[in-house]
Amino acid sequence: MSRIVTLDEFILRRQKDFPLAKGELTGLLRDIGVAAKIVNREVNKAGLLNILGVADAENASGDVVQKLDLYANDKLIDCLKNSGECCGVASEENEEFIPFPVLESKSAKYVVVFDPLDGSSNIDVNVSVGTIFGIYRRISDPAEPCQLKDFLQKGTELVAAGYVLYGTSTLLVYSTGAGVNGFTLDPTIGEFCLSHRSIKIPDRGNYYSVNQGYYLKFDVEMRRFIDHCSDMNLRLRYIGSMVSDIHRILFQGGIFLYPNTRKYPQGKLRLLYECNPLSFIVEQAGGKAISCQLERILDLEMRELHQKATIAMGSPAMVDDMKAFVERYSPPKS
Ligand code: P6P
Repeated sequence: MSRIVTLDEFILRRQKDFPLAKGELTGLLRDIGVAAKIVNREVNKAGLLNILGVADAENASGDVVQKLDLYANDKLIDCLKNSGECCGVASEENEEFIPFPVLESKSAKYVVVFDPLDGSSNIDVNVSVGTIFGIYRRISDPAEPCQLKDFLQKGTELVAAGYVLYGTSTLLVYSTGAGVNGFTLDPTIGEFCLSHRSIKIPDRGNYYSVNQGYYLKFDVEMRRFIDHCSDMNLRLRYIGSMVSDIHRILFQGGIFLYPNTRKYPQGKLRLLYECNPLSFIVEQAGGKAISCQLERILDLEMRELHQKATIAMGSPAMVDDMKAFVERYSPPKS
């Protein structure tokens, strides 16, 4: 049996790869790991506590907020506020970003963006949900509280990104730009242990992932590509939890699509704390992530915190196929 490598040990070992690193990012990643364990504890017993159901609130994107969303949000904010390495956060659950008070002469270098519990509409039916996070280096004056511009950075500026999947087991998958690794929580020792080293996405896969219910509301070129996926006998898998759908695609290959519709002309998924962090991971695993207008997701300009984007991501050859269909069947630009 190979030796257990915990998340903490792995992060510390990788820190040695960055001679200029002074441990701030290491500390921040470890704090996110702690928050994930706390959220996991509650997610796994949500059915036993009065934290199921709806919290009678809507978030910045108009989504109905579940109680567990708010719990996860609070725990992530608490862990990051006390880490000393983070000067502020932006969350799906908060309209504005949250600057943290400068701890004793500690000018924190990073800001963190997150969706505390993505796919939370699945909670009440015991379907897997996830946390998505991204870490940026702050660009504002380190002597002052963080500013909006620290968060409105392109995905290419991400220092690290990852997700936690609360499923049949709890996995934390992250990258600092040198490949993607996965850690499974061992509840008997309370540690995330290295379980998926150097994850590489297959060039193609047998799955496509889209909300088929919106088919008639997609643009013609997207409908043609979805027809092609069906003609190729690909299997449709769509969980309604982006983390779960992307996690499957990372390991089995495939393509995930959330195109524009009449209801969501800019797309539904949020660029800052859904599309960018997961696109960073997919690209680091050898995949591709583009908008349905064929722009690389990580290159998209950030204009506002809860900005939406269309997205197609996953196996590189399948994203290339989708690109070819859009180029071939898009109506000529007037
Ligand atoms: P729809 C969950 O609310 C989410 O943000 C993603 O996790 C998921 O992929 C998508 O929305 C599901 O949206 O419109 O298909 O229900």
